[in-house]
Amino acid sequence: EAQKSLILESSSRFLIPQGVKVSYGTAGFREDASILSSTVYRVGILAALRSLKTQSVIGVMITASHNKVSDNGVKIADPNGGMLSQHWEPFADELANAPSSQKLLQNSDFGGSIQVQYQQQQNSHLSKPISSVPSNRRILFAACGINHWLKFSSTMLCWSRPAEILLGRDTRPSGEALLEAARQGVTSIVGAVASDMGILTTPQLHWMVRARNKGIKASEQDYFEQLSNSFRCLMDLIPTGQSKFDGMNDKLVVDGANGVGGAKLQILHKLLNVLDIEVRNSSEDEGVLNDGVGADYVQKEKVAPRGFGSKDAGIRCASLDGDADRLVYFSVPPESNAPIDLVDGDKILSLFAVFIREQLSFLNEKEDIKNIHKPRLGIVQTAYANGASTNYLKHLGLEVNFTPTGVKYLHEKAADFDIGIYFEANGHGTILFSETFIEWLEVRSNKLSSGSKGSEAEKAALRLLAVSKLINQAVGDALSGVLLVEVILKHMGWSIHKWNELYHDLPSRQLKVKVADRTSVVTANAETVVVRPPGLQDAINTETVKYTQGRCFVRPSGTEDVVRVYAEASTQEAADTLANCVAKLVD
Ligand code: 16G
Ligand code: ZN
Repeated sequence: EAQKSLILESSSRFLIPQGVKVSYGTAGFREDASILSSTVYRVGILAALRSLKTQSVIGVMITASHNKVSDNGVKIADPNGGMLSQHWEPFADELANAPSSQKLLQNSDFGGSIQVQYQQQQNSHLSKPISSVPSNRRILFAACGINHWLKFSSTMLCWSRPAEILLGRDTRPSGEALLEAARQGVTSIVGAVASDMGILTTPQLHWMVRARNKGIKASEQDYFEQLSNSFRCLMDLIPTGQSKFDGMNDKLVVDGANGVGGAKLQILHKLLNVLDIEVRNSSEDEGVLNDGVGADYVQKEKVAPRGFGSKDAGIRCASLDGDADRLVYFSVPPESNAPIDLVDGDKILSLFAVFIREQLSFLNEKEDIKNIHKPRLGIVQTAYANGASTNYLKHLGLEVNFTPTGVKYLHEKAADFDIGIYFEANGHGTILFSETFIEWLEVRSNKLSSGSKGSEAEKAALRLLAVSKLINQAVGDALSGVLLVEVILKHMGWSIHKWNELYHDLPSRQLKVKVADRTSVVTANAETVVVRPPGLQDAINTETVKYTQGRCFVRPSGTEDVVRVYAEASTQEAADTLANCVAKLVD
């Protein structure tokens, strides 16, 4: 009864606007902020249920990343800090779209259908349900006018701890009210606790959820300390003679997209006190969020963000997106109007791969590792990775895997390895370390700190351990990404130019085609082959073979109502022509 009236009361404040249908896509729900409050409220409910089901802390992040400032969005972070489990996405859709009429509320018969009743346990502040529900019984949300049943097994209701949700938001003006909607959704489940973690980057919130569930310290300060400590550790392990940067300019200038990342980077910067970093576009005072600024803009348009120009020629520059989970580097040419040199996610991946591979080779020189454990390094890319990057990585002798677009797929694949490095060309990516490999490294580095001399192998183990703490294990994180790039460049003694010369990108072109129904295009093999409509792939093949180093694929977007076309070839003109021809085939 308490549950019933709680949901009843709070849901009436968040009625679904007429004619709005939302869908939990690759990046959660994302819409114009003005229509989102009922969606965010319901995501709060779902997050609380997810927390009960998993008996873990769950995160809710309110952000629309690189989208325009009037948009907003919401996504759920699972217990391990990753994306919401895919098999719960349909629940999110159903719950968010279930009608909410007051009439329905009154007519609903929810007698006994929500069997969430609590009793105070002896000697415990925790509540426990009195009755257990038959297996696979559906919990009726009629109580909140949400005409919906969610499937839960009886085990879900046999929890011993109440739901606990961490809420975070980016700097969007609509964020505060939406966070309140999420909070009300969470607390409409009896016993559920919502903690407002304030304005955060998306990766910070994911990091906190992961840390909480691992039982380690999880405040924002802890995040900053972990990043800065592991960064310092890597700096201390730079081979002597290399620590001075070879280029004239050791300065890094970062475009913060007028979002949350700039201010957070300033905090890290102060804590570090060793890097020369200037942050531009770091708040609303300097301009509009994502408007002519940010990693998405720089990577897609291949131009310098607002506030950068030929005065910055030769300087190492980087750009974050609006919620700081993407990172690209670039340098500005001396002549205005010349294109920038873009150092995208593929090249960040390559830099990381070179460094990790070097450390593993130091380790592998030792006999004992050969006998005990040969760590497996795996690379994960999507079809958008420039073909030149894939060739480069394969030439290094690395195993390269492909998944469909979307962080959840890349992350899942990367977790198969002792060290899995994944990046999308757009700048989202990270490095995952397996638990067993980390334990092995810890044993090794303890030996070192307890007095042994510090062979190359032992230093390599310490470096890898520091990387595993610096780089976000939950999701791609532009802040930890910047720090890792900076320290690796120093380790190698490389300028951005030297880095950019690892390989030369093949010219490419991306187009989007508006179609009546994007779901009519179905792909396979990590989106590289069209299986429906029949005949389309053959037609694409016939076009593609006409071009030297030609490669082309089409896929339905997960975030926009379009089909995307990607083409690559030996010249820009050829890539453009190929993309245009294939776009016509799709139309
Ligand atoms: C989302 C994805 C991103 C992907 C992009 C593709 C997450 C957290 N984000 O932003 O990884 O690159 O969608 O968009 O998974 P598209 O499907 O419209 O091309
Ligand atoms: Zn983002």
